[in-house]
Amino acid sequence: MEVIALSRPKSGEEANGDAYLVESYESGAGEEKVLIAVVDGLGHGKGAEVASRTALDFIRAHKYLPLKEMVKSLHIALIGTRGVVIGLSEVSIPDDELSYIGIGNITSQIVNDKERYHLTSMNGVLGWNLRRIKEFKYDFQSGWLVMNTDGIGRFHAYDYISTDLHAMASKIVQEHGRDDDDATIVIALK
Ligand SMILES: [Mn+2]
Repeated sequence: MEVIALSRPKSGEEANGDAYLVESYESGAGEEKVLIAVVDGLGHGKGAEVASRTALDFIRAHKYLPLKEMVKSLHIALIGTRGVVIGLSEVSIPDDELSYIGIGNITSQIVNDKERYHLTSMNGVLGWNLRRIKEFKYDFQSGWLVMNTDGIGRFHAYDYISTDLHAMASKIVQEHGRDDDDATIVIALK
C-alpha cells in the first residue's frame, strides 16, 4: 500500500491546526496493520495545532489499542485542549478489511472499479463532546482511500483517481482547498 499526504495551514498563518499520521505495525501471524489518522483541531492557529499534536502523540503511543478504546481514551486525553475532529482508518494486510471511526467532519471516501462511497462518521468533538463511538468495517481489497479535513471543499474522489498520488492530491487541494482554513488530505492506494 502506498500512502501520501499534503497538509498546509490557512493562508497567512504559520501554525497548522490540521495534522495526520500514518503508522504501520505487525499484529502477529504475519499480519500488518496500517493506521491512518487525519485530525482537525478546532479553529486554527497555535491552539488548534496544540490540540492536533496532542492527539497524534497519543495515537502514536497507543497504536496497539483497539480502535474504539483508542478513541475513548483519546477523548479523555484531549480534555482541556481546543478539541479535534478525527477520521481514523485501520487497514489490515493481507486481509481486505478496513475499520473506520470518524468523529466530526473529516471526510473519507473509498473508490475502486466497482464502488465509490463515503465512510460514516458520528457527530462530536474529541475533548469536548463524545456521545457514541461506532466502528464501521469496509471491504477494501483494492482502490483509493481518500481522507480530508474541511479545509478542502466537497469533491468526488472518483473524478481525480490517478496512480500518481502526489498529482492527485495536489489537484484536489488546488481545486477545492479553502484559503480561510487549514487543509489536509491523505491518499492511500492499495
Ligand atoms: Mn478545518
